[in-house]
Amino acid sequence: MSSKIAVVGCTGAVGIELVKCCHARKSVFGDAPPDLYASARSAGKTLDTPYGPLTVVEFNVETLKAKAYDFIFLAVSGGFSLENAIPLTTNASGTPTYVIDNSSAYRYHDEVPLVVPEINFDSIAALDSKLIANPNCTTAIAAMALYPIHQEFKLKKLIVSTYQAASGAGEPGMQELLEGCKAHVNGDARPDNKIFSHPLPFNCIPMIDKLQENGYTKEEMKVAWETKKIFGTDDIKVSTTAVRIPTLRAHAEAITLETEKDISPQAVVDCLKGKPGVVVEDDPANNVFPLPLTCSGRDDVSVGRIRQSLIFDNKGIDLFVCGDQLLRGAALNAILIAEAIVTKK
Ligand code: 11C
Repeated sequence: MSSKIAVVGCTGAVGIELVKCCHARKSVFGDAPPDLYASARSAGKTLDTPYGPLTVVEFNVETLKAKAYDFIFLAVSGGFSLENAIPLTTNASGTPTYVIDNSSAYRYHDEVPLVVPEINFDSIAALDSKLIANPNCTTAIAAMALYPIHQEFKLKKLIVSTYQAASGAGEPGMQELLEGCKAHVNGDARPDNKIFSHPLPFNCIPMIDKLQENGYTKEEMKVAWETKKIFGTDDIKVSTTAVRIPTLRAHAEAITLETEKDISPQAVVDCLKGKPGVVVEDDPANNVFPLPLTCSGRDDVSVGRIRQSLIFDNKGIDLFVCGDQLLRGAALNAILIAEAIVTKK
């Protein structure tokens, strides 16, 4: 049986990937394309999609409730989600509508599951919630590598340094990077910046999202808050420095971890082998390691540069993780939540 699906915010970078991910999983969701919704500004536009051209319809809560969707994916602002996500979980037919929200609006609400399906899919049933929060991209990418390690060796501390792509700021961020690079090679050393706080080409910007009272940014705190919620523990200490770099759509992260049990690079390789959604690419002598370029457009998160920590010795590891920000960091994770609901039902 096919699923009735709506994508709200379909014209943004995440919305476009949501449609592609639905199409790639036609065997799960059926052949019918999702219905596409956006603001009045985009209504009536035709989008080229893998299903063929599809017309964008103006979002209206009542229209969506009348259609009784199985899944509604929200790729919209937090404010929009706060207003609309909960009303959308009920529909005119009284059937379940799962609303999977990519914003941070409900991530820290105790009654709303925050889900990476390979890790804590069961939290959806445990909380009996039709609203499901999709995690922050930096967190979701790291979690894929870290959760198997946590299960086997018990994580105590994480020190995370990120190298985040322009796509974290959506399509406008990617455009600003591309245009800025062109301007730069044409002799403009300080191309215009509107999306980022400084020009991104040939630069890196060590501040993503709003500054918090403790001196960390919200992006940095999200990694701590969300890792703990997804892993179901408050016992891991997490400290992050989030940096925007001039890559297009894959986030990379250097992670130093301390574990309770003894750990070694080979034990990490063995632990990650065969885990869904993760590949180990670790042959530095032959220049094989995770790269934003090779991880772009790929579903799996890549892990490499796995070393014994020089600080935590046999209870620590340094590694490098990279994953597509728009896929595992956003659209793919959301689609895999829906896929798990369909296949495990
Ligand atoms: C960035 N990680 O790279 C952010 C974008 O919590 O959903 C995603 C923000 C979020 O700018």
